[in-house]
Amino acid sequence: MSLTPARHAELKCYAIQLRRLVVESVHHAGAGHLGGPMSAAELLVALYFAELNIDPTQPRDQDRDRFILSKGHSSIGLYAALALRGFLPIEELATFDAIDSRLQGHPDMSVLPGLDMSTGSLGQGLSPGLGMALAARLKGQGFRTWVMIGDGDSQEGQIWEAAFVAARYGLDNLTAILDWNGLQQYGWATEKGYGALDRLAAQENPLSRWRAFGWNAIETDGHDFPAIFSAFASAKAHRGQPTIIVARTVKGKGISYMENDFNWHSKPVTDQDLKQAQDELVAQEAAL
Ligand SMILES: Cc1ncc(C[n+]2csc(CCOP(=O)(O)OP(=O)(O)O)c2C)c(N)n1
Repeated sequence: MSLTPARHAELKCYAIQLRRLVVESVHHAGAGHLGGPMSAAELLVALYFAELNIDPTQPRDQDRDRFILSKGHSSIGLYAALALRGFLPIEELATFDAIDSRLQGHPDMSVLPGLDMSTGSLGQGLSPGLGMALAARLKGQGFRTWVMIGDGDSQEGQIWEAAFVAARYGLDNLTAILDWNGLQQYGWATEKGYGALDRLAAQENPLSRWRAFGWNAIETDGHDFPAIFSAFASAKAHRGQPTIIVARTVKGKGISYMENDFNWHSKPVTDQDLKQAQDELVAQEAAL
């Protein structure tokens, strides 16, 4: 995909807007996940504004591409992408996490058109993606299924059961994206104290692990649009195996005090936190 400077700037702008909507929604709700949606921002924008064959007016179209957020706790990032793309009013994000809202802390496909799977219990997103990809093959449908997993998410055994089966069926219409931000919910207890930064990563050597499971594995920079699109193109061109895109990302990316700090996995946002985040995002947008 050729990316003109104007289009590149537009996508970067969407990622900044997505981050702003995430931090504002979590501030308003008084609860929610931040680090994971921030690390996934460019990947979500690349999918929802360029890659996925979707139409906000036809959210149940049988031929649409499917997307599953296996790391469902990052729901507010997905809701912000869906809102920016026109699946729901931006103002509805103010209902995030409220009782009876369509925007629950974890995605509920039974209430929100545009969601292809309900998720939240870690490790469960790749299995339905595998089912959708198999169904597409069986029915002769050309849609592609994309599943975003996290490194903590993929500590669950069910991810690897699905990985094994997808490779066995050679599902080249299935692409997983690992948001490889290197952090889970907590640090480890070590001799340096709880949460010390010398702990083991949640997922080590993901490329070789996925290759050992029979997948085509590609590494990319998950915050760089040209690199992301190049990985998407390689995934789509590959035949005979499912592909995993191992996207190197930074947890909390874009907000200085959240970056690489697992304490910002999930935390209320104070008025002061919000102000600083908004100021930083405004400065990033002005610099585009
Ligand atoms: C089965 C299950 N166990 C525990 C949790 C609680 N939990 C929510 S998010 C999370 C960490 C997820 O880490 P990762 O997949 O790396 O997410 P990211 O860093 O991208 O936010 C945990 C343990 C859960 N949602 N489901």
